[in-house]
Amino acid sequence: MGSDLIRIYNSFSAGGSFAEAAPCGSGHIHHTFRVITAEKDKDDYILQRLNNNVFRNIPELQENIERVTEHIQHKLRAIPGADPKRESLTLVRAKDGRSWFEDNDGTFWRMFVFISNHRTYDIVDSTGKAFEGGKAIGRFQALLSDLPGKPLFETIPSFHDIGKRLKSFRKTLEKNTSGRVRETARETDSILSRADEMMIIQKLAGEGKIPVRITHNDTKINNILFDENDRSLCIIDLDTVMPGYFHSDFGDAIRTGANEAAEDEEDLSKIRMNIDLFGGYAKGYLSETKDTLNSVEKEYLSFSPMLMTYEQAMRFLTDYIDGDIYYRIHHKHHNLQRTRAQIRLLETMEEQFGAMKKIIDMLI
Ligand code: ADP
Ligand code: GN1
Ligand code: MG
Repeated sequence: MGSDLIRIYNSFSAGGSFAEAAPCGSGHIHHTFRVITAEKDKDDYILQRLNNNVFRNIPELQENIERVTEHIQHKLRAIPGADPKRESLTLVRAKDGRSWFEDNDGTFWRMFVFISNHRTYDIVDSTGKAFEGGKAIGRFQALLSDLPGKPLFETIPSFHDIGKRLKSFRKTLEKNTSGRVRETARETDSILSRADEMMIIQKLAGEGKIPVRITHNDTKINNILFDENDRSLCIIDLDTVMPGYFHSDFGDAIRTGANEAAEDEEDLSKIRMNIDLFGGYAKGYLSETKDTLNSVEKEYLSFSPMLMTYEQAMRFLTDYIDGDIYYRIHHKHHNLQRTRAQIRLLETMEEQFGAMKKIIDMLI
């Protein structure tokens, strides 16, 4: 891999020479490396081998990212004190001018400028960071609200379409490819018994009460870079930026950033949605979006963490029964462990639904 990485690095118009590379981050989808350059005054880079099983059309995916990053940088340049190179991803083009590189073996690669001195978190431990996370997501949505031109490509069709996800979950149960249906009866029941109530946002959208906007769609906490003072710096992982509902972004941020334990925690007694972290997120998020959200969007903000946690539990369980074909796993039962952790998290949200509602009502 070492010499291959050098060759791939050299296929891009980067600004320094390759010194070393190391795997980076804890994402479940791509293979990400940090490339350190030999020269002290040159940027380092992020080199990613893209998962083209998950993202089927890389040119469309990359066109979205080009448009989104250029638009954000353009807007940041007009804001006094903003630093576009640290507050937005910067793509580095391949030597043929494209924003990706296709290798002889059909693998796809892309490169970003490495944003130095950042911090990332898988678990949030203070309301200050939660506030910053919420604010970053609200600001990101606001920056993209006036993206000109045609709609963005749907890089993964029906990504947060809960109705379609339920349909494909039912198919997965029927096919039982891995033979794991019997051992997951309890988890399956948790999913199917909540199916009707989880359709509400989609139903309201169908009635025109919740608008389609440009959203990030993968706002998990480790997709936000923080600076040395734990101020939110930059939103990354822009692969799923496309038309969607605000609820997906707020809900997924709470799912990952207000959980006291890891997304895949084995000891279920450690898992709990922390209401103070929820409050921090909500305050930060609404400080940026309060004037944009309509009344129905506001009303269902407190429901959205449950929807996104439910969806995630179903997605992990689907993948477990399909035989682990989507998410990178680190051991045999990882997707089941993730499912159980998400179902437990969902239960702790259901217990605190009234408290979440009260906080949102106070803030709007
Ligand atoms: P995945 O889709 O697999 O989650 P990401 O795009 O989120 O991939 O990248 C994985 C990790 O790489 C991030 O969590 C972050 O630590 C790091 N990373 C990605 N882009 C940058 C960047 N431009 N600067 C610094 N670190 C980055
Ligand atoms: C994946 O790429 P990453 O690890 O940030 C997934 C998200 C899930 C998340 C669960 C394209 O996100 O949708 O919510 O794992 N991304 C894709 O941890 O499916
Ligand atoms: Mg990521």
